[in-house]
Amino acid sequence: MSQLGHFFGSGISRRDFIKTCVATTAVMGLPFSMAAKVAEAAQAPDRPPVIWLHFQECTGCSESLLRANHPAPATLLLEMISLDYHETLMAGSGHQAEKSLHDSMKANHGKYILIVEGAIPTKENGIYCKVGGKTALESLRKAAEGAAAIISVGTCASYGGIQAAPPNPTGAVGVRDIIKDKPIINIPGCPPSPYNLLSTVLYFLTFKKLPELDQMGRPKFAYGRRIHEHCERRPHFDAGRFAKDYGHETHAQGYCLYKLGCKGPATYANCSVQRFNDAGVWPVSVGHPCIGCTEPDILFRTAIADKVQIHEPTPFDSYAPVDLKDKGKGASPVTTGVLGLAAGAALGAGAMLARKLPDAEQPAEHEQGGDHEHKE
Ligand code: FSX
Ligand code: SF4
Ligand code: F3S
Repeated sequence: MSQLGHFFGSGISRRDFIKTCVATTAVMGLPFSMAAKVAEAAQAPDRPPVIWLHFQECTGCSESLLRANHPAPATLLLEMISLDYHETLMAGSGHQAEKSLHDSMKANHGKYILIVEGAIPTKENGIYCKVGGKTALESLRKAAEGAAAIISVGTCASYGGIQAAPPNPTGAVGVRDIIKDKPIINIPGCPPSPYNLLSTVLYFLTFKKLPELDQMGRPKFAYGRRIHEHCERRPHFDAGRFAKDYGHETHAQGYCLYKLGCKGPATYANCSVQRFNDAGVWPVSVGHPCIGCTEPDILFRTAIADKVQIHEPTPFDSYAPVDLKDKGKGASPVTTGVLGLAAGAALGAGAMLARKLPDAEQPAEHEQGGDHEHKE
């Protein structure tokens, strides 16, 4: 970390730079000692050219990166790459913008990283999304030809997202449904965590290869586990204590949101660990059930209030058992925590607690058991 490169003319302090490198190293699941290597890669003078295309979407993916209350992830990312084309960030427009896109594709043929945000409509030859007189389908195919790799940012670009929700009137699909001959990394989320994009780019710069992906094309380091496994409300789940309604005292006391429709038991993401906006929050921590925004089969396919099946209960790993206030109603907090772990491994915490804690509220019988389709 001796040379701090070009960052410190860009408003990012040395402290922020190091803090962000350490955070991304942690997201990648690498030991703390690797942070120096990551920081070195981040400062390398060769900045990979990046072309960033927008199709059917809300631009929330770019916004969540740029409007984070802490500037480091966006600043670091934009300083690490040479962003040659980004419709919502560049100053140029019209023919000037088109020219910079074509110049960059020509000059960097075979070398640039293509980042795609938004879904691609395919019905009627893709006429439902046009930029610069060309359909998204045409622009994607053209830009993909010279790309070294493609990063699909957000659930829209990864799998179609909200545009592809039934009845999918425009035939919207994700990048991987169209481009078959390039490495594609999906960073789903609606929007995704900016750190997951930053970590993926930094992984590539540090190790000169793509991270290991699951079968949904997502980096395993960020999407390898269900959020239910490291959720601070999990001890309540294991104790059979569920929020009854929004604003109800059980909600305010931090009880599990499963019965309000939390999709955490079926959602692969690192939100509960990485969290958002440097404020240490994520949907479940502020009282909203996870809507499964990284999961193509759940997001906009399952109503927010509907419960997901829990097919393969797993023990939680992060939090100590909660201090239950009305201890007289069930087993002690320590007992319920331990029971939850044991049951999670064998039968499912809910099923075990249904026998042990007759007073506790449990998910209905049909919400337990079965085999969850593990997506790795
Ligand atoms: Fe989609 Fe991104 Fe959701 Fe929006 O652009 S993943 S609608 S947050 O912003 O593509
Ligand atoms: Fe957390 Fe949701 Fe799992 Fe409850 S169901 S423990 S709120 S992830
Ligand atoms: Fe999305 Fe659920 Fe995380 S809604 S942001 S995957 S908590």
